[in-house]
Amino acid sequence: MTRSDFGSPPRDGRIVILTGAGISKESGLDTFRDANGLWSRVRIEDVATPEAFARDPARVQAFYNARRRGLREAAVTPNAAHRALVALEQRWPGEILLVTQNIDDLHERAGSEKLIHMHGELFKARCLACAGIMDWRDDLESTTLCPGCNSTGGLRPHVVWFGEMPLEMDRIYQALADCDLFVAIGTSGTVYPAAGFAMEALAAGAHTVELNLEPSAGPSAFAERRLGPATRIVPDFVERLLSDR
Ligand code: BJW
Repeated sequence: MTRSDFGSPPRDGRIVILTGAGISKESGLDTFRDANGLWSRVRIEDVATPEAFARDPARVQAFYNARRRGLREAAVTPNAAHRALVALEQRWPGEILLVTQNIDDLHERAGSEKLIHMHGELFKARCLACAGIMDWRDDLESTTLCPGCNSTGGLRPHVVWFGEMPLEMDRIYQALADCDLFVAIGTSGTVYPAAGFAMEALAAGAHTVELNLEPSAGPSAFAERRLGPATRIVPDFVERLLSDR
């Protein structure tokens, strides 16, 4: 495939996939900006900034403790869209990188391995005192002891809040510069830098595809768009990619 093959999927090209909260919606996890989404119930500036954590750590911990408990519920499991991306990773002969904005672990539970969590992981904690990052599945409190340095009060969710730098950006931008196909799934395109990835890929010569329930915000950098629930449109798209090989 040549990188100028717009409109037709690559047969062995390099693929970058970006996922957002929409891919986990049908697994029972709320999105942020849809009606009844998380940001309709809490204010971003109260729970998702470093200033909020400095001002009222208990409130921020309570927000993430509730979401961590929700993610541990037995009913919350990977869906057909997560599984389709695993099939693509396993059967696609070219390179694939899955970049998720989601802090849930549904991609890895489904079996994805080539995965970057650019906004962090709900089942990890980070210590502000010793900078250690550790697996964490229980509630965090201001009295929780860091197993690494024995200090209290320094453990915070290992997530990226507004004003903080998302993770592994050099690797992501390199993959975008090199990719032949960029696919965004279930993201509203309102939060940067992820919202700019389609434009980066388009400028680098990639074919760009959006798979979403509704078109994302702002001027579109997508050459192709398929609308519908992720559990239907992602398996369909993956099947087409693999059968066109
Ligand atoms: C379905 C579906 C179904 C539903 N099937 N689909 C002014 C201009 C430009 C930028 C800025 C600005 N002022 C400040 C900034 C920067 C700021 C930013 O972007 N602000 C904007 C709001 C304006 N960004 C930052 O601060 C970031 N850091 C940064 O920029 O550092 C500097 C830097 C510079 C240069 C290079 C690199 C870095 C950090 C952003 C951190 C975001 N953190 C959060 C919380 C993380 C932890 C947590 O989960 O609590 O990340 S906010 C929240 O939004 C979360 C998400 O990952 C992120 C994106 O949300 P997502 O996934 O798109 O969800 P929704 O709800 O918005 O959309 C859901 C979609 O699913 C919809 O489209 C539905 O249609 C669809 N859907 N059901 C398929 N069944």
